[in-house]
Amino acid sequence: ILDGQQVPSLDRARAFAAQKHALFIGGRWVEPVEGRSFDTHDPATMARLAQVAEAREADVDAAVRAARGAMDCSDWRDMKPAARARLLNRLADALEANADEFAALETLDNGMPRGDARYFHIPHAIETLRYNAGWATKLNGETIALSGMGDWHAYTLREPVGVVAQIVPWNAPLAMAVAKVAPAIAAGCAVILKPAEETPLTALRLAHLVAEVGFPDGIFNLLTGFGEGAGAALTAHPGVDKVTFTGSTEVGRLILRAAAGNFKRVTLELGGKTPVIVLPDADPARAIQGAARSIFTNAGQVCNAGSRLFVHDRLFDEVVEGVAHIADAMKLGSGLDADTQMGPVISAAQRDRVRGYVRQGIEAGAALQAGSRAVDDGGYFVAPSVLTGTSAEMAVRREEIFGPVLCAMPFGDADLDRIAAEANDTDYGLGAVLWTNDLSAAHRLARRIKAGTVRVNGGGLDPALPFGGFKQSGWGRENGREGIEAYTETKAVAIAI
Ligand code: TXE
Repeated sequence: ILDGQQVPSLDRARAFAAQKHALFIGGRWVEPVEGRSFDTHDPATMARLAQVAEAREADVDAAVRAARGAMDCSDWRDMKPAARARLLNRLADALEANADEFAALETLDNGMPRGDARYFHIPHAIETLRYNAGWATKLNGETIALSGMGDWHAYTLREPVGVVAQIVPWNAPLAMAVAKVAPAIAAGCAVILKPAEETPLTALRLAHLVAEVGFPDGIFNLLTGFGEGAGAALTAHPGVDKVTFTGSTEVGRLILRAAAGNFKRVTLELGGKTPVIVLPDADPARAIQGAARSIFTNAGQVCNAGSRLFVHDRLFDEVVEGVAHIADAMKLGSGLDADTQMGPVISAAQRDRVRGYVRQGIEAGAALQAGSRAVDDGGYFVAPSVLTGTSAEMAVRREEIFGPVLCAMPFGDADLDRIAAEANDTDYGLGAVLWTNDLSAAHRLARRIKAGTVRVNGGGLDPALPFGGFKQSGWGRENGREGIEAYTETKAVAIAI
């Protein structure tokens, strides 16, 4: 991205950000009914970045009507699955052709290093579109052998669930939006996407591509706005059939209550407190790199960030020193600088919240092994931090911090059940990471850990791999077969012969 490409794509991104942004409803860009707008900010500089339209109840209503109309229109209802697949593939191609600009927009909006955006977030979104395009033609029902009396021919159909409200957060704005939009479209639904108020730009740019590649009007709608306004109105609207949400556990609860009115289908991807377990036989060098990557990527603003590190006594000092060294050596700065390894967190509120947890931990008796350095206060920066000497009751150990803060704990020659019990001592159950070359231990722990994803010696996110949480980390799964089936209703048809 430095080879002469950086300036034009960054310029294009800045020019796009500076445009006047409206709402995308029914295939048209429209002004919000109440005429309101709000500003977004570059988290690396706090400078004003964009002015976007603020959707409220009346706009939500218009978007729901547009989506419902499009769902009921024969253009969409009768469209062959292969044609839906082509739409998604065209969108993937358009995104790929504009990948540099999307990466620059993501960095401006969210603060992440530009390389992370360009070589992980944007390619992941492209792959997710193509993966789900493949499913559009493979959503089959089954014929059913019946056990009761009578002679029937019985089969199931998989039908689109209907109008889906999709509410996404700010930590991986485009990747999360596409993880929701792609399977919904592949299944034949109509969507209303609400990006986070902090990071609307890549979703807005995506809406332009949606229009260019020829989605039927009303199948994809975009409402920028706040949670209490646009988000809450979407989750309560009787014309919405399903809500998919990624965000905080508290808001997940609000959504469940709001959805109860008309029993909307709900998929929730909420918080996490992922354990990283380093067994005594692990390669310490790889475990150190992996543990650091797991908590410091995206400044720790990752739902399955490895925020609790359990290390066998024999390796504890070496691993903690190694991770602390990486933390203290990390180059913090604007995601636009080529040598930046960690960008800012998203907002002043998030910065204060993260720093507050570290302070609270130290006051409660924890020791800071890394993270005491001063950081630039011209942006929302937080020093990557490593704490030891925490206890299981402390807030730093129990609550999702959503920042670059790691708690490291030693364990002795305990049996695997005890290690699993410590790892499971959390309200969350999104992910777990193991570092070991002991195959039996890896399989045993993978079975005992209560989490939606267990990674051994690395491994990442893939559009084919179901992703979601046990316990208070959520409801349902995204990605994979389960991810797309969650956008369908099963209908049984029985015909007497
Ligand atoms: O999340 P919110 P916030 C966690 C993380 C973070 C904390 C707070 O711990 O520190 O949440 O972040 C929309 N009805 N995660 O306040 O509020 C909102 O507009 C409907 C973990 O930013 O949950 C945005 O689009 N929608 C997480 C989205 O919800 C509502 C990612 C997320 O915002 C709403 C983000 C309402 N009443 C934060 N209120 C993860 N699992 O990855 C807000 N929203």
